[in-house]
Amino acid sequence: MRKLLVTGGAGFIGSNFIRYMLSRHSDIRITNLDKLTYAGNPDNLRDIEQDDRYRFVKGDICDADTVDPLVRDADVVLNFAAESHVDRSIGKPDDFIRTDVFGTFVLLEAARKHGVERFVQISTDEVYGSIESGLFKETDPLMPSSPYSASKAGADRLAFSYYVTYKLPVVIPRSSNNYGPYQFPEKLISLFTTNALDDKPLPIYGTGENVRDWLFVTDNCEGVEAVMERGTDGEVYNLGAGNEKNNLEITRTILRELGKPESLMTFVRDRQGHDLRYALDTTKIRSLGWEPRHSFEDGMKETVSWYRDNRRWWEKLKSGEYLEYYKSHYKREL
Ligand code: NAD
Ligand code: TDX
Repeated sequence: MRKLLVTGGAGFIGSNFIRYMLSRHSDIRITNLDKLTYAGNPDNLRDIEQDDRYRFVKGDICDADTVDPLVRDADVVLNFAAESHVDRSIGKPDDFIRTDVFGTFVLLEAARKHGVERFVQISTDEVYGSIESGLFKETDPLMPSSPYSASKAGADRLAFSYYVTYKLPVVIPRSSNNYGPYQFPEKLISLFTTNALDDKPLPIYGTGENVRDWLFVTDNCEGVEAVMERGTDGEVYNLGAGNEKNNLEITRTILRELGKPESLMTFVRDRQGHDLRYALDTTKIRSLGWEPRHSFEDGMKETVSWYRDNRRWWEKLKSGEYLEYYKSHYKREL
């Protein structure tokens, strides 16, 4: 029986990963360590919280006393926990440095002390910075340009250093932008879909020509599993679907799916230091036998329908603290 410690499992990708792994493996135990920040939501895992193979621990990855016994008991650590929203990192980077860098260090130290079969450090395509043309390979230099991506780059290379220095069996997936069910309604697709459902403006930064490569979240989960099972120690794996779309195309797709008017498109002040384009060469992960299952069209249909059918999930989130953030973030712009 395999024992997994998943950190940040109450967030968007972590919760999808836990559900995905439990649906595919019977001989498995998963402990989810999550601090339940604004982005951590127990509702994301309501359907599996009674499953005997699953256990939830509320706690902070920066707290060595909490982390130590959980890592001691685990065969594999997957570190999804992070502050993950670029705009919030521009406003207040403090928690990004603390969780994304120091928290990763605490986990790595515990893994070094107790030994693990695998340490999967969830990284991101943003560590490369922006690329005008062509594709980033795993060996390209890192040029992160926001406090978020710089903190993720720090964690990514710190994990690598534990492989080089201590022979900790680290693997590092770097995925492109994920979309799908259970994404906190602050990121482009989840925010715009839920705003459109309420006939609210969709705030497009700058010209809307910035490009991202969109990967359906369960395809990413499958990729993370492939890296965990078949990746080589110390190696990085880019995970992308090759669905390069600019923000205008994404916005129009959402409006079309929902039958809402383009008059909801509202151009606002650009994000500071806004990366123009992310794009990945995925030859290496494809050599492990992985490829995305969802086309962009199917993934978007599934995503937009999910938010339409799960209004109660996101309406709860778009209140209280969220409204304070939203009002202060967009107040000069909308
Ligand atoms: P998310 O913000 O939805 O979830 C993050 C989770 O981490 C939340 O449940 C939160 O409560 C938890 N957390 C935060 N600080 C913590 C701490 N100190 N201790 C314990 N738990 C803590 O993020 P996400 O979009 O699911 O991203 C998950 C991971 O994937 C992150 O490492 C992110 O950098 C990476 N990633 C995300 C994307 C994307 O498009 N969303 C793309 C590439 C990589
Ligand atoms: O209101 C908005 N208006 C807008 O135009 C928001 C929230 C975003 N945007 C633009 C900015 C980007 O060009 O949409 C694009 C995508 O923005 P986000 O959803 O904030 O994602 P991004 O900044 O690309 O980062 C995401 O992908 C990599 C995740 O949030 C990161 O956690 C991940 O590492």
